[in-house]
Parts: sequence; C-alpha cells; structure tokens
Amino acid sequence: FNFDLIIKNGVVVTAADETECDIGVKDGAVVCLARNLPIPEGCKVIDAEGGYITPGGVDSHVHIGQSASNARSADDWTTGTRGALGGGTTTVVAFAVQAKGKKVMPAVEAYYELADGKAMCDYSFHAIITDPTEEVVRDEVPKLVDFGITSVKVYMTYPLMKLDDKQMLDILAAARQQGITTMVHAENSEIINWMTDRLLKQGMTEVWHHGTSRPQLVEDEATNRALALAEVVDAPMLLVHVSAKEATRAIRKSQTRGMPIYGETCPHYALLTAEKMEAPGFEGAKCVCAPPIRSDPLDNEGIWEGLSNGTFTVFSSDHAPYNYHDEKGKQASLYRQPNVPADRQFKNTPNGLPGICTRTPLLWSYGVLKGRISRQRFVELNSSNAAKLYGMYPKKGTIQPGSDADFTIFRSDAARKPSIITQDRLHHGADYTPYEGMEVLDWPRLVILRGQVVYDDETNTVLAEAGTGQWIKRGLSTLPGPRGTSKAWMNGFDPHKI
Ligand code: DUC
Ligand code: ZN
Ligand code: ZN
Repeated sequence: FNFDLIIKNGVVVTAADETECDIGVKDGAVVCLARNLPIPEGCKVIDAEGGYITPGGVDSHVHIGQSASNARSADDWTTGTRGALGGGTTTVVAFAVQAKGKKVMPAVEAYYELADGKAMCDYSFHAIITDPTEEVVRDEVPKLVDFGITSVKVYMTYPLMKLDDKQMLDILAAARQQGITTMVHAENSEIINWMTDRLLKQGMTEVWHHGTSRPQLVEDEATNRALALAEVVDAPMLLVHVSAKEATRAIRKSQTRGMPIYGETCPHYALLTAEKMEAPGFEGAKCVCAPPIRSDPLDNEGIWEGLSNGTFTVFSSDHAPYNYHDEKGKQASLYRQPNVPADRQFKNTPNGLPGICTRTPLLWSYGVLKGRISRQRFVELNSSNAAKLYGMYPKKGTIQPGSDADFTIFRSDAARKPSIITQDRLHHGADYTPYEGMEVLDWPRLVILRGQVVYDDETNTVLAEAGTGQWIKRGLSTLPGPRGTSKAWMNGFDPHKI
C-alpha cells in the first residue's frame, strides 16, 4: 500500500467496537485498519499516544450565516467552521431558509454561495420550508433530493416560519414519498404568543421570562401533536432540540411502538439550567434559546436518560450565535427593546446560543468520562447516527476502509488534560460562550479532516484554510423509514394519492 498517512498507537473507536490498531490513509480516505502497518517512504506518521481515535464529529444542526429577524449571525462560514474544527467537528449540516412567497431552490443556492470557498470543514444543508405551496410540495421537494439535500426542517412556532397542521401533513407526505426526513421544531406558538402578551402587559419583561413564556407544556403539546401528524402519514420525523424529560418520554413511547421517530438534543439541555437566565444585569441574555433551558435539574437528568437509553439519535449543538456586544464593545443594541430598561426585556432577545466549539468536548467529558455513556454511544451521538440519518454514511461518521479520514483524537485515560472553557480559547466568531468557567476533563488533542491535521490542541491552533471544506451531496437516510402501515389508513386511504 502506498499510504500517505499512518496513525499509530491509538485505540480506534467506532459505534460498534474499539480496537488497538493503525489506520492507513491515502488521498484523504481510510484504506485499512491493521496492526503494525509498514511505513512507506515519505509517509507521514501521527502518534496517537495511546489515545482514543474517534470519527470526526458530525454536527447536524448549526445555523451559520443565518441571521434572525432582529439580529445578525455572529458567524460567517469561515469563523463558524473554524470553531467546529477547534472543537472536534469535521462536518456540519446547516440550514437554508425558504422565504415566504418564494421558492426553495433559490434559497438553497444563496446559502450554498455563502459557504462555498469559505468553509473550513465539510458541510451540507437542510432546507427550512416556511411556505409549502402545492408547487413546493410537488416540484421542489424532489429537486432538493436531486441536489443532495435529503432533509427538511419545519417550525410549529414563530410567525415568519410556522406551519399549521395541514401544511405539516403536506410536507410529511411529500417527504415520505421522496424518502427524506422531516425535522420539527415543536413549540405551540399560540400559547407562547398569548403568554408573551400578558407577561409584557404585566411588566414581566426581564430576560428570564423568556422561559416563563414558553413553559414545558408548550413543547410537550407540540411534540405530541407532531408525533400524531407523523403517524397519520407514517413518515420519518426527527424532533429537534428536545429540552426536557416529558418530550423525551413522548418520543420514546412512539419509538417503542415501532414508529420511525428520531430525537435530537443539545449540550445546553443536558448541562445548563434556567438559573443562568437570571444572571445579574443583562448577562442572562447569553442563555436565551428556544425551547428554553429548563429550571429543574431533573430535566437535565431526563436528557441524560434519553442520551444513554437510545431515545436520542443525535446530539447537535444548535449553534445559533448572536454577539452580546456590538462593534464598540457595548452590550449589543440588537438585544434591546425600545423604552424598556436593559435588564427588563426578553421579547427581543434573539433565540440561540453558540455551541459549535464545545459540543464534542462536553459530550466526551460529561458523557463518557463521567461514566454516563459508553465510548460507542458517544460515537453514535457525536458522529455515526447523524451521518446515517442524513445520508452521509459511511463516508462520514465512522472509521472503515473507504471512509473519509476524519478523526477526533482524545488523550488516553492516563494523559487526560482537564481545562476550563473560556471564550478566549474558542475559535468561533461569537463573543461569548454560555459555558464560560465550566471544566472539561479533556479536549480533542488532534483533529484530522480528510487526512490533514486541522486542529492541534498543543498550541490551540486551527490549521485549515477558508475553502478547505467540501460540500457533501447527501443520499437518503439509512436508518429505518416508513413502516408501510398506519392505523390512520384503514379503509384504503393512500396519503400519496391526490
Ligand atoms: N430554533 C433553532 O433551531 N435554533 C435556534 C432557535 C430556534 O428557535
Ligand atoms: Zn428550532
Ligand atoms: Zn436551530
């Protein structure tokens, strides 16, 4: 073999196994796994120093270059993906948003343009459907699949984004027919709007009332409704950013009944509590996201329960970065509501946290190293399942002959290097991290993308250049799809007949 890279002295960890062996790499792809590979002349050798070699992280839910209606994204494609590499993520799937009244494909092309030549890690998009007209459902969903986008996201909340139940069914039926996965943001928008109006009238405008305005039952109701809609159509569905115990259990119940339902959660729901939103001054705005971080630590435990028992399929960052400070170093005006003191406002605080840099180290540290999940489960959650669900497997998400040579290498148990998370060590474009001051028990020592070292923790440097990242044309999910039966279809009903 004419390897150009061999990684020696590591434990290769996949979702199935782990084994001490070398990895032979040629032209950015894995060629073989074997012990004592002979080293050809001119071949680069990387010493894993007895550490764990895991597949490069796949973060399948990030917002990059996607601004909110009231705030600019703090990341462009270079800074966002630089942050990803610096935290062990080598592939991201971001979003392209259809504008209401417009077609989907032009949005996909426009978002693709933002990333092309700028990304440092490999990437793809999900399409957010905000206006599922007959034409979109009939013509554009198949076009997405041809283009290599095999998942759509829909919202049950936000005036500019939300779909009603009928529109959700239209999308689910089209998605089922094309074999693609529908991601759902499940929160009941009417309850949120009703509560928000009353809170504001009662002067309850402080940042932490963001959480008051979206209580858990807002998520529970919408989750159960979404699950019912999925069942009517017998369509695969992923509930995104699940925040609490009840919604987790609703998903598990559907899975137990054999439905093709998938769950996603994020580090902040596993590790943070709503207290963070009550920080002095306006600091609580740094932890405003939707669904909100919950107040009961038992909800964190409920999330860990779902992470360890298989309810959650993927663990993504939901990186949605908005700067806290403006260009002059002041608290960002974008967070302010006119005529309301800075510490008394939640409605205009953009929903989202930066998290692309910290997802993988937090899961390794608080999941594996604290004994909550196995290394195999870590690989599933951090890489493999997202690659399978979104049609990138086994190119991404595992280490086997033919896979891209993407690796995130952690230190051995004896050589672990605990450290404190601080904003100044992260490589994203956002100006804060919600995890400031939190300890991690290790950090990826080396990150490799298609055979190139792209991050070295020794010097905390990202070594890739803008444009190193490649667009991934995705195929269909390889996880279970429709069951082909549905109680809702008795009496000969066919969801695909118009
Ligand atoms: N939904 C997301 O998916 N991300 C950020 C905020 C939101 O509402
Ligand atoms: Zn969402
Ligand atoms: Zn999101």
